[in-house]
Amino acid sequence: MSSFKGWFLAIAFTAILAHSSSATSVYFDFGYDNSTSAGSNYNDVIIDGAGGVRPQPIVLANTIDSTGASTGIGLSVSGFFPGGNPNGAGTGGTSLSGAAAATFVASSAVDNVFTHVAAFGNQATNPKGFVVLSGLNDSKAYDFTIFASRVGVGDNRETKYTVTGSNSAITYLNAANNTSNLTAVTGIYPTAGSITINVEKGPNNSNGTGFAYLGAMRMDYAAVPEPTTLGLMGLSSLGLIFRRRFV
Ligand SMILES: [Ca+2]
Ligand SMILES: [Ca+2]
Repeated sequence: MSSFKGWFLAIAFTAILAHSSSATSVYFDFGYDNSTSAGSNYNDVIIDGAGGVRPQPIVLANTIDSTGASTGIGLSVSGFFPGGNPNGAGTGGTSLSGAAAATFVASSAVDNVFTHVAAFGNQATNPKGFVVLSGLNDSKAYDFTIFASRVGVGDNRETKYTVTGSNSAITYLNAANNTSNLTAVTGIYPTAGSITINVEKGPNNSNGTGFAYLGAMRMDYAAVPEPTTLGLMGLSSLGLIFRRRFV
């Protein structure tokens, strides 16, 4: 690569990073009502606890972002077992660590909502859970970072997350004894203002009941720069290159 191209790419990348710094983040804590995260500007999706089992879908009409500001983005959660799992990272002598600790608060990582393929409790099956986001902007790309954890187990509890808008992506995370790993998909565009996340057992999951988990999620998005702004950024970058090389 010529140095000219190298400089151009470096400056363009810097411009993208600068732009990304203005991204909005929306956090979700899926699980119990005894470890809520609203105090950290999360959106709690509580499926059971002291208040009893909540009927699904669980609907949040207007979520908040990480500053506590209303987003106008709605959430509907359905299809999961009607009860949470409180046995995530932070229980059983474990603690949240690494990338997961850097991204999510402990109260969001310790509990989950979950699906199961075989019969469990009083449920024959709940093989697929759905998280539906609404009120999104079809011209914006949305990124998703996901955590799930079930400690104290000896099998594989890989979970498959399929994120679908006008495009789609699939990612996987083994929740078994996970205290640090995240998974993510990026660049999903809504269709008719909506993106759906399906949660189900992954192909490497060896659990006899086929448990799959969703513990915490962050959604990131940024304003789309106007074409004129992009053009100015490009011209500015070129100007910088010429000053660097020829002055
Ligand atoms: Ca929680
Ligand atoms: Ca949680």
